[in-house]
Amino acid sequence: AAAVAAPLAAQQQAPAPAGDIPAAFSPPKVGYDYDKRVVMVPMRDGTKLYTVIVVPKGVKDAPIVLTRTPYNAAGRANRSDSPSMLNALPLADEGFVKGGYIRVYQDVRGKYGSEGDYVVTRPPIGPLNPTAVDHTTDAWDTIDWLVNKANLPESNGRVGMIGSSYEGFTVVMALLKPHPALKVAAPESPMIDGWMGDDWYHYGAFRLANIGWIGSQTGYKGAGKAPPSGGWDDYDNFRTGSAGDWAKKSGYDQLPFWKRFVSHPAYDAYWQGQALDKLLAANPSDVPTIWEQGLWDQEDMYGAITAWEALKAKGKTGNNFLVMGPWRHSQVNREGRSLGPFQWNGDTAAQFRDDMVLPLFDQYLKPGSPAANLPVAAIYNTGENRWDRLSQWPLACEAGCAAPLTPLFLQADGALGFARGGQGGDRYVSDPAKPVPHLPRPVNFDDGRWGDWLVSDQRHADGRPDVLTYQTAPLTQAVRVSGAPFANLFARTTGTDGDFVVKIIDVYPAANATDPKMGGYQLPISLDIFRGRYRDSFAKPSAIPAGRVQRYRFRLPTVNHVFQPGHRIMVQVQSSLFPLYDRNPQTYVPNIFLARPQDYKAATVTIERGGASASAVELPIVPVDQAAVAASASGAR
Ligand code: PG9
Repeated sequence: AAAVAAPLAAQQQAPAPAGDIPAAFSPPKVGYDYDKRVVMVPMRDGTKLYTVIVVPKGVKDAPIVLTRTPYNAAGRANRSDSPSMLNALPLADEGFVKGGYIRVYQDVRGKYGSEGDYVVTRPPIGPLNPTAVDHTTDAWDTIDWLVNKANLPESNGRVGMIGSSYEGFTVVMALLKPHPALKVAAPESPMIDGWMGDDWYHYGAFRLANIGWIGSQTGYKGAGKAPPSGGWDDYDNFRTGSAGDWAKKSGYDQLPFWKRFVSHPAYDAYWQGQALDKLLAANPSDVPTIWEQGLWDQEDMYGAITAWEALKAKGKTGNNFLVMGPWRHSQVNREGRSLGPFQWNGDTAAQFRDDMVLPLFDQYLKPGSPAANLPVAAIYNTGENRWDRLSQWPLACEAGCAAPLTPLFLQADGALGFARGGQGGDRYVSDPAKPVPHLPRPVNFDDGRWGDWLVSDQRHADGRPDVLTYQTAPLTQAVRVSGAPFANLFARTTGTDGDFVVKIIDVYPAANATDPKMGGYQLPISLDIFRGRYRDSFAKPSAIPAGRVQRYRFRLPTVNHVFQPGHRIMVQVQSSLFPLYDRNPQTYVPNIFLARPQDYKAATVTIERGGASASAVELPIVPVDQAAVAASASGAR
């Protein structure tokens, strides 16, 4: 009885156990080589921004690298909970960690841990932003706080900013009025102009691939999810109406950014006022800056090169560097040995981080460091698989380059050559009910192909009746292209609106002994879409006069490629690229987001080949041994 009684008595005295989970569990931070601090840094309007500061243990007079992100600073600063800073921070920070840098990540205003109102890529203070704060002032205030020894005694008072995409956008915003302690910057595939060629549109064609981001990013302060889009095949999910119809079904009428977005379909003052290349050119930065983007950057392939060119045009050449590597979007922060089936000469992303970014940051953030000696432009040569370190870029262009652009004309019977194409034209029926897929179906934006879709084999489109294909004979000698090609189309359509997609493709020899499945591979090296209503003006669209030849001339993404002997140069022309881009109803309506089902009509398109209307692609062809190419000095990794 006693034995029985005691435990019972004990139970009656002690409070019931609260289970196995204590009120708080904080494992001791033993053996950590860094200190992680979270500080709510005050901005000039009193708003406090959630800022993660990772300080190597025992460091003194350390430089600071800052990233301002809409994608959760706490997560960005935490690859793992490791006691080693090298493993705790992202792969892309390894050079900074080894170099004894202090690493700072900050949530932008209104997202995740930061106070304040979130505005998508908040425009600079002015007509588009009537408040007293923007990413320029928030960067300034943050840097001012960080270099104050009372706040961060371990720093040497020198700050660099780095970031990709949206995080690159916040770097560029800081450059509009840089804090004196901001000594160097690395905008990586930054969004510079969301309408012209970055995330939202390309030459006015809306990028459906990003519509989910609007829901996940602006529907929630913290992490969010895109609304469900239906079945697995996004080709079907978005083919039942306009992008506006899908948005309405998904509750986007509740999202202020979407409502603003829909009310500015053309390149009006709303978009022009945010074009960061123009804003930078109006107030060119003296901060040494290394601009980066991927040659197959499927999200922001307009921004870095455009901003770099804008600063170059203002005479900013000494500290304005361009790097374009064989990468997809943001791949510079990951491993860069390959893209799709293509293998490069070592880990090109590590070469960028360790041989280009780090030496430049050391030079300006660690007094006494050697000069980085970066070339004006380091552009990966995707046809000879090596870095070209160039003293001038581009090597061929419309005017002012070592070489002009060379027209390659669309010719009869699908030929492509330097002679004008001869009278006549080639026609196809473009049917919005059966748009040309940008990838073999089923296409789901999250099926894992988004990252490297720009190097996907274009044979899935070649041979379709609504895709025109032109190609040279197999080349007998190498052809090098180094700069930005242009599409120069003359076309008629029975519709009153329409899109034009032009692809420049490297066709591999039919037989490939070392890798048979690469035989005949059609590798796009440059492709883009142009919405025909903007042929005369991006700000003032106009209906296409049905049946009358119109000219569509637009710049294509930059290349640095060599078509090897035995390869062919191919051009494909089509009028949709779906579901990546929304369908053009091909009937002129004021706002395609509001197009009605009956507006979507098939149209017969004729691409003219003859006389004054000789359609062509203008290639930046240069002699393969172009003198401007300095010896490439990269080592394989
Ligand atoms: N490309 C993404 C983005 C940038 C800016 C606005 C919206 C999306 C990104 O990777 O951040």
